[in-house]
Amino acid sequence: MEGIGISVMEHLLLSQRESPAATGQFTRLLTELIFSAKIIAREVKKAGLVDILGLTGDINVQGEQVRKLDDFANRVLIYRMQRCGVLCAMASEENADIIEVPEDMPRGSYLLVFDPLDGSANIDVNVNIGTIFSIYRKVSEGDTVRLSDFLRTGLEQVAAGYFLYGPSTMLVYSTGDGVSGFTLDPSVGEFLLSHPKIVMPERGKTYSVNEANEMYWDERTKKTVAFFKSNQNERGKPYRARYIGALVADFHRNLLEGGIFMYPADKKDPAKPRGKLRILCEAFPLAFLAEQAGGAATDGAMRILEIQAKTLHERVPLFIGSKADVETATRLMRQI
Ligand code: P6P
Repeated sequence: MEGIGISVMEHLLLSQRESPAATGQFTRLLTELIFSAKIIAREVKKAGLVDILGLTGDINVQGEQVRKLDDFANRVLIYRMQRCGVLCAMASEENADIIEVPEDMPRGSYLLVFDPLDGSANIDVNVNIGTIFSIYRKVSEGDTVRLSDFLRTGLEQVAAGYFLYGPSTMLVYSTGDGVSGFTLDPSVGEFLLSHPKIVMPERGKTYSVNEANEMYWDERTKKTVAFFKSNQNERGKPYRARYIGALVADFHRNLLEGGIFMYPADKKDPAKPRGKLRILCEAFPLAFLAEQAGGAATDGAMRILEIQAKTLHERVPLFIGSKADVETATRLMRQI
């Protein structure tokens, strides 16, 4: 029937029937994530109108100024996800340590990692931002949650996805059986299936990198980025440059249209020799989605999903997007 789409709940229940991995617990978890995102989207839409814009004056664990909206998003996610009855602990990009579900609340056996508002510097200029999430099962024995429960490889994720707050609000996620995209219909408050079974084009026409960091790159990185800007590459002409300043938005464009996003290691900040992006709340979930959509993700040497995280806020260089583009970049980055 015209005008009636498939809701994310219908899609979840269908996939729950087909894939035993998608248990009712995951459905409950995603339902609560969706509710949190609708609350965040409501505030994002009116960010310019109320005094939620700007800075709280706090500094987060990354040493970054915390903006009111990403502090709000962080608090909404922690509050709601602690009450979903499916988690035993969470880790947020904004919090130094893991956040356990209090004993007096219903607990489950899943772990949630999230970046509450990726690209938050874009808030003040009304440009796309997003929430990235990643889900694991607890593996350690007993009820006590350990830091080691979060220090996994990306291959151990049971699901990953993101909400994108832009001209429309979207949900893109995978439980390991392909990638689906949903668009929020604000008139009914439902996410409707708009991008079933997303497949990333084998090779794109776009590259994304912050060229202002060039003076901090090593020679291999300079040559790799220059290759995409030359007519020596497999396309025989330069790729277009696109850089939104929010990884989740640059990734989303490449997911739909193909292309490569690069955030290489640089010498800009001695405290961050492996670059700026976080492995647990950025690289792992987006690498999971990239591979589920036929794309790829490496750190310039190895497959992102095979990396073993050693610390909660570990950073990693990221080359992610169309399979052929990532293979080209990784081949060049491996050359001595
Ligand atoms: P730069 C946002 O802070 C973020 O983590 C990613 O979303 C984004 O791609 C990157 O940093 C932008 O960093 O150094 O280019 O401003």
